[in-house]
Amino acid sequence: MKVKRFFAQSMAEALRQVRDQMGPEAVILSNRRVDGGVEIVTALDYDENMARQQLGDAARQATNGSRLAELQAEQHRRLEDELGRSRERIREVREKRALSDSRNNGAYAGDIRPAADMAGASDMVPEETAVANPAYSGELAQMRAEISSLRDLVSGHHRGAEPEKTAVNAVQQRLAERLQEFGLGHELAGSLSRRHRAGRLEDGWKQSLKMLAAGVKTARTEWAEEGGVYALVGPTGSGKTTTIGKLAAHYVLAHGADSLALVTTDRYRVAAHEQLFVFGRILNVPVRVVDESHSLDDILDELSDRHLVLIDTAGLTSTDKGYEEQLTELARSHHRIRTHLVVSATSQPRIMKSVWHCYKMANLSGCVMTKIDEALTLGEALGFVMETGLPVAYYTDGQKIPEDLHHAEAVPLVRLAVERLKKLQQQEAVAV
Ligand SMILES: Nc1nc2c(ncn2[C@@H]2O[C@H](COP(=O)(O)OP(=O)(O)OP(=O)(O)O)[C@@H](O)[C@H]2O)c(=O)[nH]1
Ligand SMILES: [Mg+2]
Repeated sequence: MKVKRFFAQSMAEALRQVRDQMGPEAVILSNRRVDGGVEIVTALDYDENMARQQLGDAARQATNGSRLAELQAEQHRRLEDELGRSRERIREVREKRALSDSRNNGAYAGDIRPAADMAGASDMVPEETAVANPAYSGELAQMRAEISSLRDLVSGHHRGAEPEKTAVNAVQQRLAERLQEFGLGHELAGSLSRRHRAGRLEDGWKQSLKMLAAGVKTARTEWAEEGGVYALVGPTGSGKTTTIGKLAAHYVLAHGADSLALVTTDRYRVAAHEQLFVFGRILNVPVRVVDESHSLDDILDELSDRHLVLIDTAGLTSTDKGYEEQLTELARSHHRIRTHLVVSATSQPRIMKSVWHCYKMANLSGCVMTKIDEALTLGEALGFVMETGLPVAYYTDGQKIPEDLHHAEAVPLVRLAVERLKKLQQQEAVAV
């Protein structure tokens, strides 16, 4: 990026200078009245991300582009003033030296150009000058380094930093922040953003969403079509029984009640199966309970003529009595049971992960994401399914039976998550 300051008596004249010297692509960073006229600071190849990077802390307060440009113009002015002072100091040192040389030798030092000539290239001090006058060599070398670094700063080329790389890093940083705002964890957001190696923030955002959609697995067919035995496991209150009610109601509405059965393995809690029995009565579907006298396999043998069997389980934690027994009977059954983890989208990512560790032993085939309606952002849930590789069979977004149940598809889910983020940002904007 090339930054240049223009001064003229009128704005029209200043703008003409800008057009003549910088061309039509120049961006005006700031303009202001100064003694005797107007001053304009302009930039060519202006890159907002790089400007933010260079301004550091100050850029954080600049929420819009014009404030950022003003800050950068101010910084440029400060650096140019500093550069002017350094040139002045170097001129003084040289004059002093020339005076002392002429006193000593009675001659003017021919290798030193007059101060006026130094304006543009004051760092080009010939080596022999410093060597011939050791008294000044330290001071001159120090000033030469200082002036050279100031010039780098003014022109935006920090020594050691590659501007293109800096700009890419800044875009990646902002992309990672946006992905975290979306609800993804720090690591996943970082790894997605690092894959964006060139282009604007918006391109990186779209690319990350595509990668996310590609990384979220979903079940190809609906359970009602495929048929078989499906069990729902998961922590208490995650929505297992309600989801079974929704699935059963959908099934009965489409195919009737004859080929469906409900089973519960919850014999651990008082009146635990009441809710399931209510669904059974309303839908006219049989409900069977696994207990000491009826094993899961015996019940499934009896129900082998049913097209679809849905198994509800007790939401137990690893310290509860019956936790291991319940999961083992699912995992060891001689029937093919497709066990799905029911996870609430409102859970903290760490809790989702620990729930997954808890229920892995049941040989999970996939998951059902519940309470999507209550989650502020959905990136947490998407990150969870991406990281665990669990295919999402269904998601639920409310308590209404059967309406609030949906077969999951990756792209609409990611789209839903984007809409949720937008809504959140709008709410936050109104609140400010
Ligand atoms: N907002 C909302 N509430 C839901 C959703 N799914 C379930 N719920 C509610 O969550 C609460 C718990 O649901 P249950 O189905 O009883 O949960 P569970 O997993 O069977 O719980 P346990 O039987 O204790 O293991 C109920 O009040 C449901 O109405 C959903 O998608 N959105
Ligand atoms: Mg339940």
